Amino acid sequence: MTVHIVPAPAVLVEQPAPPLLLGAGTRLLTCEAGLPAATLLAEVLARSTGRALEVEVTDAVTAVPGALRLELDTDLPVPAPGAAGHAPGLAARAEEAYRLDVDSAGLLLRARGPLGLARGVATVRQLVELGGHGARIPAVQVEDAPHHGWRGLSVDVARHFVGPAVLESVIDLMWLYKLDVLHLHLTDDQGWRLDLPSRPELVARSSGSAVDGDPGGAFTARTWADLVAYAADRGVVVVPEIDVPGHVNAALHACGDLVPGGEPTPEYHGIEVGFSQLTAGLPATSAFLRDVFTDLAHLTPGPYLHVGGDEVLTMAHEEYADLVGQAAAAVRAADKLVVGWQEVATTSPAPGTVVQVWDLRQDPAPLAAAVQGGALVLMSPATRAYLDLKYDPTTPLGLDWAGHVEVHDAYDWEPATVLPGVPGRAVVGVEAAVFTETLRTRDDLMWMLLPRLPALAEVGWTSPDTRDWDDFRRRLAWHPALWAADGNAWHPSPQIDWVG
Ligand code: TNX
Repeated sequence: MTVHIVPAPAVLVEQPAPPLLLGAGTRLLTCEAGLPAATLLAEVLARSTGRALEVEVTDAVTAVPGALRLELDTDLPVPAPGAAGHAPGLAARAEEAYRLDVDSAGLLLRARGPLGLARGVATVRQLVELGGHGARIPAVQVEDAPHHGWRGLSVDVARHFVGPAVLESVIDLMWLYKLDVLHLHLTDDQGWRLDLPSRPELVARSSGSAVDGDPGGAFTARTWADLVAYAADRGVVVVPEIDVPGHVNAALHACGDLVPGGEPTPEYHGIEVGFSQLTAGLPATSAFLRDVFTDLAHLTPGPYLHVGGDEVLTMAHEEYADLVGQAAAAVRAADKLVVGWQEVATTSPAPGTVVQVWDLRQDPAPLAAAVQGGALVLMSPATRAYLDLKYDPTTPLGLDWAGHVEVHDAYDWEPATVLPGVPGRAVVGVEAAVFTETLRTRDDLMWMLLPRLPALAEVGWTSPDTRDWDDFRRRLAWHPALWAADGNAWHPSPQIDWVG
């Protein structure tokens, strides 16, 4: 039997012993707090074995021959220290740690809390093997905990809208690879994708379209809450972004009072960036910023809101800093923490602001100064982490403004050591991003995520002391079976010797 877990666990021991066989009588036992993770496990097994397992909730989870047991252990040891940086508001490393012991006598998964159990079940999902005689799980011991705390994926639903069903598939994939933050880019020039109670005109007037005049769409408060809950069940926190003060044509199209002269702008279906902007001197602008971020905070259980702040090419710096400052103040007044794209580093951001680096060509000095002032850094350099960039010149989808990103590019770097002048303790983690100028369908999206998302997931989860490209290639080669089981399209990169 071969074990090929991605991301690689901190400690993995493969026992030369018979596997655990899953049969009609296999029982699944857990305590009350383990119910969400056990339910995930039951779903996973039902999908891969065709057999539904009933979760038995009991106060005393005792050993039963051949059973699967999920237990809480508040003293569970946590393997070796992780990265120095930590994002306040996200789970501590120990909460994501788990230990898994499997042999022919049973499976025992332990964690300090529900989140660690959810991570461990993702490992079990990758271990289940289907053979002629039913499902089995190899005899292993795993001790595991993440290296970086923020392991994100940003999805642009503004350029093209994908609805809850597609995003649930994306969340399933994030869960499988132990990612913990789904950042949704909800607004841009081409569309506004979340209904806000104080500004119904935004969705009413600016959600119907997309790039190339393709159909649009938007979340209602209800479909949004359901998505956020679906993510939470899988250990994924949603960080919503309303991009200001640039990338705002959808707002200017819906609200004429945000435009000098008062005339709403036309819909925009192209893919240029940097041309639209809010105007600090207009009376409506401050109320708009306060209202949209206050509403967004009410709709968001997670600790972070993203204010955008990228690529405003038409504005003097003073006005830019003023508007970013107003957005950040509205976020803080609503008791949330602020994330902004790299450019917000030029605005003397408040301590604790998370600055998301995307373009390594920009002057590093403002970033170093912001970090000196207490800002934190999230690493999404386009040359490594932008999964809307083409794999190579033959890739039919995607952009190439920062070159091409093959699997090896996505894998072979360490977020904490990329930036000169930024100490590792300021780096909270890594986030992949997929912008959707050229991506319309679920298949388009999955084809760009797979196989690069698992590479970035390992950059986030696995210690750089353990990571190894050749070893990763060998493990990843087995994963198309998992993707196929979920109906996901994927790109057969020539850098991997795919199995089968
Ligand atoms: C840069 S990332 C952008 C986006 C584009 C993306 C395409 C960022 C902060 N701005 O507006 O969609 O490149 O790769």
